[in-house]
Amino acid sequence: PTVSIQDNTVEASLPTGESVTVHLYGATVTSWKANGQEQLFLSQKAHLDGSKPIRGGIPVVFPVFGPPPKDHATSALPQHGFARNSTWEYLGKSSSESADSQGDMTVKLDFGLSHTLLSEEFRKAWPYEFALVYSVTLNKNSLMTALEVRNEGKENFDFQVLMHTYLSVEDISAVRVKNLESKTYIDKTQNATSHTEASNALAITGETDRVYQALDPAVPIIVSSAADDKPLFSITREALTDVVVWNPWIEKAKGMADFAPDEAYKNMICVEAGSVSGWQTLEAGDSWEGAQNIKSRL
Ligand code: TA6
Repeated sequence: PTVSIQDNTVEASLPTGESVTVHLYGATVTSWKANGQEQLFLSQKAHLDGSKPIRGGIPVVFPVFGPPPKDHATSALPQHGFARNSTWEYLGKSSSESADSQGDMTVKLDFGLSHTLLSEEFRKAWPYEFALVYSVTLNKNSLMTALEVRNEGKENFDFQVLMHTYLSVEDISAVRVKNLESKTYIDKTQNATSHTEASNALAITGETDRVYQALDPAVPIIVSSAADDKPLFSITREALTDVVVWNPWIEKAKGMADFAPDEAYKNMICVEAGSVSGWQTLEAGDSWEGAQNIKSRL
């Protein structure tokens, strides 16, 4: 594997042609190439200069998902917290022959963010002594992102975490999301009311913003082709029991200045692994880890 470092991005590639690019801003994966093609959606007007969270790829959401609640330790933070709009540091790489028989290579990139690296504004807003280690592991046909959260202070803190993955699809009307049937979800397009998923192949036919809850992490969420039911992506998780399915659709796509072109809602679907229903409490001195593993075009 090779790893190259530009001023604010780290790129790793495998001899078999796969590659991944990570921006130090937000430790945001902005590109994942496999089977010779880009797997992630990145808006043509995504800000890559640190002026605004990157619209696309895999933003890291921590310590709060969505607009922070009132009268809470996270109340003074921006939507989706500070991790995706802070500059992380590159901690290094490790590569290995993976276990599988083909001897396919694996390369892992590690990134860190701690309270000492945080801006004064964010540190004041959320004054806990935390440390995050985010690792991005590239295999021949999969990408894994894992976040370790450490509490290095003397006070417990509550957090939410989510990997806000923008998957690239050719045509949103030709995909289905599977393995959500009979699961409970909060529908944020219907005043956050609770519903039960009736479909075993969810079609996206309008603005969709749903938090599916308490999903067995080992059961893959599959984005499949409507035409032949072939899986395009399969996402398994560790410790992340919620999955958000989001597509802004026409009006919301037009309404986001950094979402371009407007019609690009047809070429993306967010399937986001997280722990966002309620709060994880991390005790002083403890650590927690969560991960997603995305297999592509199997
Ligand atoms: O993950 C879905 C969501 O929470 C939507 O409600 C929408 O707000 C989206 O995230 C994007 O949020 P952002 O702050 O990146 O514009």
